[in-house]
Amino acid sequence: MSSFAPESGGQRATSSDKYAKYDKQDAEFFPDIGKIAFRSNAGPTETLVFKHYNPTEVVMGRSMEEWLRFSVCFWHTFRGTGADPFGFPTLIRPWDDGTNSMENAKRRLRAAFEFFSKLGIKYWTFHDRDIAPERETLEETNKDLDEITDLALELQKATGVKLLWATSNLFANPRYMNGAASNPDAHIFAYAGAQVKKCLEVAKKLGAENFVFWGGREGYHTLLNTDILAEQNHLASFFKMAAAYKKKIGFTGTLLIEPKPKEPAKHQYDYDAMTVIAFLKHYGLEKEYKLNIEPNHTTLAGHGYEHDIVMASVFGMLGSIDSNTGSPDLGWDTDQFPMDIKNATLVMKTVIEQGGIQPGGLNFDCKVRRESTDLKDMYIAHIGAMDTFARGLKNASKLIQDGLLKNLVKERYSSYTAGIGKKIEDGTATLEDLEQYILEKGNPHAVSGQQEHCESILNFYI
Ligand code: XUL
Ligand code: CO
Repeated sequence: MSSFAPESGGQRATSSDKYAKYDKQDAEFFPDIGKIAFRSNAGPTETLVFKHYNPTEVVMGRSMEEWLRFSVCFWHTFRGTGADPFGFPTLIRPWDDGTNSMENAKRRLRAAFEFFSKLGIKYWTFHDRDIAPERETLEETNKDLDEITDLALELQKATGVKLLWATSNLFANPRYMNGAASNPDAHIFAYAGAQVKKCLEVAKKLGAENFVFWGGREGYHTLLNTDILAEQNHLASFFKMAAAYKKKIGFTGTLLIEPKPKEPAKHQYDYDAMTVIAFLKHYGLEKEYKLNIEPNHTTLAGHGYEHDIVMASVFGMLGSIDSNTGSPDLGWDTDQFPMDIKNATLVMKTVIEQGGIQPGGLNFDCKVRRESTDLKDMYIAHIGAMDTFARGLKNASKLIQDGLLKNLVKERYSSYTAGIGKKIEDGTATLEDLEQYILEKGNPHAVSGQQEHCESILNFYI
């Protein structure tokens, strides 16, 4: 997420008539759009239909819905305004009067649940401050959060939509400008802790299956004023407190850390998957936390699209995915809807290989472009991305079942299954053994890595 606008659209006046119709219990927010259907023979311009995502279709023993576990994020889709550093909001939603009122917050929530239901998406995600306004004191803020989450609970029950994860916004309020848990001021650390305490309680109340920490301001802008070690020690203490409180209140969701190398901080401590895994192991937290990987963050860290998903997965640390994409030709966090079938295939290959992403999911941490101003663009964006991942799932299942790449990799490492290779693998070989082996066998021969052959195999399945 890069544009976060807790209070936006200030130039629009609250006209009671205009918005009051949306306060009614039976108000419809998207009257022109019905439940999105699956029709495999739909034509190319029919972008309000699923052509590939058929929730009940079984792929490798599980339904598409179970493999993909799609989720809508509240912040971009119901709080995004299209404002950017150069221009005012462009995404004017007819129910949103731009104020900080509870009525407005409730309208947004009702609109969101209608949206989830029409799309057939079974999960949602939010930051505490997306769904309820921040007030002058923590007590007042928590009171409003309680009232809004009562409504959220009601809407969850009525629609069957569940909470994939909740998170605390520890980056937008000016108090967090120097960080939250890594802030040089213990008073701010305490505020962040109090906020997370409440958000964990809310997550439990709404039955969240996970809880995310993304530290946009946990990092530095200059090393000249920063005690790097103290800040990381404090961050670790914060994560320990959260894990302890989770257990104390009996919240059973998985705790997840979401890596990102930069933006808004110049350097974020949770740079990429391997940095976070090393941090967790260093502080003995690797049993308490897993990772939420967002590919747009991975590419910002200078890696390939699926790199962090694969790295987290092989170490048993992939908990969930913020399914989006950037524009590598731009180089910042554009949070676009994932529409690239090859990327989706590679992600789903890892998800299938690790036996699924549950209790995580594929959360669309994505925003429509500020030029995509129609209400139907919200649907088209999600439908396009869901179809992309349905195709990725089908492609990956064929690729895995045919086993060509798997066999190729197996063959490539086969020298480790016997003799000296087996001893290396078992950890029993010594440097003397290796010398003896070379003296006996002589020089090794070049073996092709066959990259282009592998790429051609992959293309066959796309
Ligand atoms: C920021 C980002 C966040 C996290 C949750 O780039 O991705 O929206 O997903 O705070
Ligand atoms: Co994200």
